[in-house]
Amino acid sequence: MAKVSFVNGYNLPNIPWQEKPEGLSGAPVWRHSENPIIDRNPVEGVARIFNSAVMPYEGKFIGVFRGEQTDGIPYIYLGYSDDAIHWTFDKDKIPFEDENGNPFMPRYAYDPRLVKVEDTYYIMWCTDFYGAAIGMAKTKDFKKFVRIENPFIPYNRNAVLFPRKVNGNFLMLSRPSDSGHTPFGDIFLSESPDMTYWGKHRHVMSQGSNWWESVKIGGGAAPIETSEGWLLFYHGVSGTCNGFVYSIGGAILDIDNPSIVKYRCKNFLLTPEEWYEERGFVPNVCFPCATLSDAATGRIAIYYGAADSYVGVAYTQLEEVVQYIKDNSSLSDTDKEIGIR
Ligand code: BMA
Repeated sequence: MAKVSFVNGYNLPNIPWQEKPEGLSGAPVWRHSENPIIDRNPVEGVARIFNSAVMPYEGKFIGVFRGEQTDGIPYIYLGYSDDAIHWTFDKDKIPFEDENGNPFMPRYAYDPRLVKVEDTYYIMWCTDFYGAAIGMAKTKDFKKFVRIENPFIPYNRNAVLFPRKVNGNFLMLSRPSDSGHTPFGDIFLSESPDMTYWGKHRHVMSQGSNWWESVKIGGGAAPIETSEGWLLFYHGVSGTCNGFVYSIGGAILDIDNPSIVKYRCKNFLLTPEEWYEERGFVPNVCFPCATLSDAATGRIAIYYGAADSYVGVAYTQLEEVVQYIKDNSSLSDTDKEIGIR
């Protein structure tokens, strides 16, 4: 096999890392031995932090964290770390403002993703827009956070921006939903020339025929550009007699036309197995929201929410995970389509 490499990748010599455990079976994805990395009650007024996204910043790390307040309402908090494992958090929520500098706080905000495109960091989250929908804001310095137009009408969740424009447009994955717990859901792709007007909507992937992702799927971490295509870690949900189970899946999308799925792993990459994934506010949830990667070594650290209570880190290696996804790929007809009808 030709060597798989990151495209437009960056070197991150201080990426958190642990070697693959001997005898690991199944997918080449393994957990950080000190998981969960964030305990309960991490900051005054916040009971749990989970489903959060991190980024390298000025030689250290920064992140946007879903903090469930002690009144049960989720908001987004900024966090800081020297090593991407030990985090401290601002006590106050991220102070979103409108274009004129006036406070413009969402009624609630959860499952944030953080993606840098060119010189700007974008945060997207699930917001109340007369029902569950996508909220967005931008920052250049992690001090001033300006809201931008909600990209889609309700109901929608799990928006994930691509880290660069493709064919001149911003690209974003999202998962149309209902305003409740959504017993369905496919991933779609939308384009925008200006981050205000979104269109050219395309279907990317439907919930899978494999049982671990048979109820719904949703974008997870920002797609990673590789020589094989966009590597996407997403979540897939299984419906059991005892509720939903969230696992992490992997797919590779076409570079120039990411509504086409080139490979889609029929097996989950990570499924709830450890106590912090199986036990918590919502049991049996592994919910990926971000990755860090190091171009020099191919190392990838996946950040995922666990049981709606904790943050976990899992590791993989670019070449190994791409090979596993390819070796176990199974595509449906709708995966292979451009996705317009
Ligand atoms: C989804 C979202 C996620 C959550 C998951 C499991 O609908 O609300 O934030 O992790 O359910 O509860």
